[in-house]
Amino acid sequence: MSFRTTPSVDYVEDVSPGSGALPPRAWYASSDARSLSLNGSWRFRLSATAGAEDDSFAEEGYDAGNWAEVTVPGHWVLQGDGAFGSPIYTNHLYPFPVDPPYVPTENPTGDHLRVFDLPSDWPSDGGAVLRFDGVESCARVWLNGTELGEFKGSRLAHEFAVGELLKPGSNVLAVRVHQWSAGSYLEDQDQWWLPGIFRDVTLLHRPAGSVADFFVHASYDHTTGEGTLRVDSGVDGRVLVPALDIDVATGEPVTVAVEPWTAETPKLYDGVLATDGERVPLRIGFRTVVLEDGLVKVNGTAVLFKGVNRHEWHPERGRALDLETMREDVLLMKRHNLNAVRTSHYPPHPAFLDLCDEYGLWVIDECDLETHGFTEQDWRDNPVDDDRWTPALLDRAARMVERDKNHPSIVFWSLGNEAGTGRGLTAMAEWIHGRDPERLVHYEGDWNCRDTDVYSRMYAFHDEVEKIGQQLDGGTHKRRELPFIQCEYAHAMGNGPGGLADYQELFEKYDRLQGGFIWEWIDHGVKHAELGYAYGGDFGEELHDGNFVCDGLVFPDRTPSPGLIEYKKVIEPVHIEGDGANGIVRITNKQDFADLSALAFEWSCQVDGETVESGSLSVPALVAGESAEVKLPEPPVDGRGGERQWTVRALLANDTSWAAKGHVVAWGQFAVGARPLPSFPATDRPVVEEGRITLGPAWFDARTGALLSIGGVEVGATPRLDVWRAPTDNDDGAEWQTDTRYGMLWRTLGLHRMRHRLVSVEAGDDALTVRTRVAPAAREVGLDTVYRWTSDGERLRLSVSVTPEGDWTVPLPRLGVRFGLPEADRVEWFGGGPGEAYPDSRTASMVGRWQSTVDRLQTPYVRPQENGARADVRWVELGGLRIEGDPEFWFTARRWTTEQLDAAQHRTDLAAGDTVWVNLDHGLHGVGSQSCGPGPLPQYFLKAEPVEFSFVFSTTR
Ligand code: IPT
Repeated sequence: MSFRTTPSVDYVEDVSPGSGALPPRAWYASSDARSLSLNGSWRFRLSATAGAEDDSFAEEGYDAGNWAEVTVPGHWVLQGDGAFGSPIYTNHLYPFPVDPPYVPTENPTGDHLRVFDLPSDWPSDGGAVLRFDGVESCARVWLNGTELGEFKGSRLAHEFAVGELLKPGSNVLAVRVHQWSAGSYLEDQDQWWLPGIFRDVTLLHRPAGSVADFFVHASYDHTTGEGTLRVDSGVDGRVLVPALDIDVATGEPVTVAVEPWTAETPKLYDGVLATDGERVPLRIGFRTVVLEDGLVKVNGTAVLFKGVNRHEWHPERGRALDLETMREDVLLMKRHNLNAVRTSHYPPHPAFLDLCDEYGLWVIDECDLETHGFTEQDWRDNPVDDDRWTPALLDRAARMVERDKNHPSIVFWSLGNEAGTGRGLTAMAEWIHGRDPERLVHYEGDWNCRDTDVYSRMYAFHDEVEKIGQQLDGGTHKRRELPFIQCEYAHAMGNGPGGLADYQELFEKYDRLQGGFIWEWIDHGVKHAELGYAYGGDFGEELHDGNFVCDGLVFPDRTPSPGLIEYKKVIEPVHIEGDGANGIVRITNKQDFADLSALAFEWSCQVDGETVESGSLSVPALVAGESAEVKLPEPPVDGRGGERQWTVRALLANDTSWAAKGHVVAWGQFAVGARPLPSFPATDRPVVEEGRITLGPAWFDARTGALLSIGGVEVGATPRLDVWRAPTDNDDGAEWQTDTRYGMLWRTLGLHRMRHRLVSVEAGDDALTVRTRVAPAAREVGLDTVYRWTSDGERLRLSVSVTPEGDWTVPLPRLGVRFGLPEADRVEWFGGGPGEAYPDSRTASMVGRWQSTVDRLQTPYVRPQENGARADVRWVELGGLRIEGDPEFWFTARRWTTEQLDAAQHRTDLAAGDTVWVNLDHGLHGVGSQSCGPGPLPQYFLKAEPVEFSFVFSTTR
């Protein structure tokens, strides 16, 4: 065999999908045909350009002894401690000149070499196939010195026939991977650019007469309760489903009574496809997906999607996920009441789809296609509207559909994401509709819905969504007939998203609105020794989009963020509302299919947040959509006149595959009566002596009116008005937003540098009154602020009254007081918890008695920002103080100041000081999701208007 010394690299910039690979087919694991995983340690050599090295490394006998090593599956830029380059993060900008189909000469190229022994008992009959499940972005492959071909389509499987080339004993597999290729123009998803062989490499024996490809058609007729199964196969065989007594030939339909598959009831029947050559296990789910009456219906019922966009991500391994990580995603989704996933923006590892079938999640399987960067040139030269690229687009569509067609969980095929419009997309849709008329086609980029079966949008604001629900949105004739989903909404970047409950209300109100998919599942933070988690720019990229890549419902380590807890509550499958005064609870089954028999209900009654009585509640097994009213027992009498409330919970009655018996699925709380407010007779009078004022248990500085201590607890900085919060990603908003971005305006106005002017300190008969004016430099707006201190001898009450002056055109970030405590760790409170809440993200905040520590009150957003507020706090105890609110307040405590939090770029920038900073807020501005969607709705604005609020301080020591 001879090799050219300067190999041609033309294929890298060729728009074609590649050459030499086998046609796409279903992905499956045979029960008896042999396979050999080629995952593991491979020899690795990195070059700066595509053609830097000749291809002699592919030859047998080549000595790669001095090469480095990488783990396959993996991305080389995440291995070798920086020796193999770094990840690059851009949202939609191509990190190379837009010059299609050309890519830079600087094109990191990784030569991978693996010498493997063919097992001695590897069968000698039949053929063999070498399968690559994912390589970014272009690979050229040789086995034992013979070139097999080259391919693009990073997140799609490619197979090569290798039977003739395999040898007993040692075999040499060589793979050259280029980071950039013509294919990169089709893979402009908002994520890290991560080259490498990042999914499995497997050698599959293909016995004579083995299944080449097969297509399971398993429909369900909800009018008869029967399913019809037909398995089409390239090679004739028999289809066996023992539980259904099915034993038919391939291609032959059979109709029997079955339990249908739904995401709520994921019934799978185990079967076998047996040909002369092998037995293939089948997991069959019977369901029928149709577009009917302008709705997406499964088994005759319209579905409400409570979904999320999932990228594949692991903070150390990037997009090379193991099965346990995939399972963790699915379990977390199920435990948080999600019922749907959009595989943004490429087909996932096939094992993830097996898990969706098994545990029950509706899936939008999305093609590996995005050309978003062309938006910079008004979509000129967009590959999806250029016939030269159409073969590549069709290849990608076919590789997705053929690989994944046997998964009952998939209800939509999605053409891709953010690729504009064009003939190539139409060609893909036509091909998919022809190949699989039993599923629907999704694509968001064409609002006229020329090629799609659903009207899909991203980040539409609430008011527009409502119009769409009311069918007042106009649009093409075709679009008016279609149901609506938000394939992306509620951008979960940093603190937020706010406004989820308001969206859900709309989705539930209008039939046409069939739900949505939160953007997105996980923060793509890269684990980093100095920074905690790195994001865009942390690897010195010349173009990047910062922490826009950290916008998930779970943190990079998959700890649920408050956004996920909120979403779980907002989409709970059972609605529990009550009339506390009359002791009646109304339970509604909000599922689409299942009755309530899987759930047990419990009631409990709390007095001042402490559970005093509880019991089980018998609730009929309501069918989907049904409601019932159930009487609660008599509430316990509380002699002390405390605050009484009911809590009713729906729990799993038995262990399930995704959570244990007792797992809380839904809950509701309602008051028996109103909260009794703290009473406070002002009996003590302030006494002025030697520069100090004494009032009950407290000392003040007579000159400034500053509080110095209460009952021996030193107060580091007197409680004084505070309006600033470290802007969240949603406060800052995205630069392309057309509505007002208050985070920016707040800073321009100077709300982060308010000055406090002391007007007077008056020690009166029953109160110490401190008058101030709080305002930013250079502005005439201000907040007239009066602190009025009184005491009943033991306790101290602070009433703050605030009167805005001037023309306040912006809402305030927060309004309350801030002070410092020298020592505080343990925190106990009666109010909303256990986690953080903000005005438009407080659905999951449960009123009760909670305990935590100052450290655990913090929510570790990857880019530090305002976080950790607890809602509806009646009282809190920390650092030797007890603080009661009139009315309830928002409580926050942290070991750094708001200013330090604001300045921090990574978690590791935050260092605990010796003061615990406490904020007691009367109001907070909503959070919204303006980092890519609407800001807070008007009802969640914290308007600058006259207010008064009080706190009662006492000591606990
Ligand atoms: C939208 C993208 O589809 C998604 O991939 C992600 O980038 C998201 O935004 C923001 O995080 S596109 C945007 C222009 C609405």
